[in-house]
Amino acid sequence: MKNILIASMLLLASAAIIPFMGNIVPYGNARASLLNSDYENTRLAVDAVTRNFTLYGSFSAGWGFAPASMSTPGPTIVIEQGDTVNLDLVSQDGITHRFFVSYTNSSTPNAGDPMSADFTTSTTFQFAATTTIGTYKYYCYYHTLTMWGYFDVVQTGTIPEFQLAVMLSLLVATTIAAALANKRKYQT
Ligand SMILES: [Cu+2]
Repeated sequence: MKNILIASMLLLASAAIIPFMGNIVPYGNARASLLNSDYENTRLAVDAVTRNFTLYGSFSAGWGFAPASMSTPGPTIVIEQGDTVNLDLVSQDGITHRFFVSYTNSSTPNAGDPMSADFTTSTTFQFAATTTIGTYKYYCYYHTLTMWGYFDVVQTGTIPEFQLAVMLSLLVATTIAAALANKRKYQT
């Protein structure tokens, strides 16, 4: 009975910790204003995170998250509204490329479209993504036919940031509970 009590307390404790785990941005004020009418705005401001992607590019093969998986269209980049996108761009064929996102889904960049510098080996490019939900396209400025892919901006809170943390803490709690139950079984 005592062990079951301890196990339940552990489960409760881990459940209480979960909301505080993994959050990169300070969370205090946002929690206090959870009931505010501008809840969504608060979430947007607080939950914008930096997402890192490495994109390999080749004129003939397209874009890929790995050199072996370059394709046309390339991999879909999924981010949440207003996230900071941090790109490592690698030219896999030694040809000069230039990455841009078209918010008008046009193969030529417009004012306000994020665009990297030219890169023939590699470069990094960081930008704050639009807060307008939508499916856009990214391109190589020089090779728009082969080097493009989708750039999905989804609602804040859609991407399960803390799934791993949740699963790990549940796993730990379950393991402890099972161990306690097992120990109890062999006590006479
Ligand atoms: Cu290119």
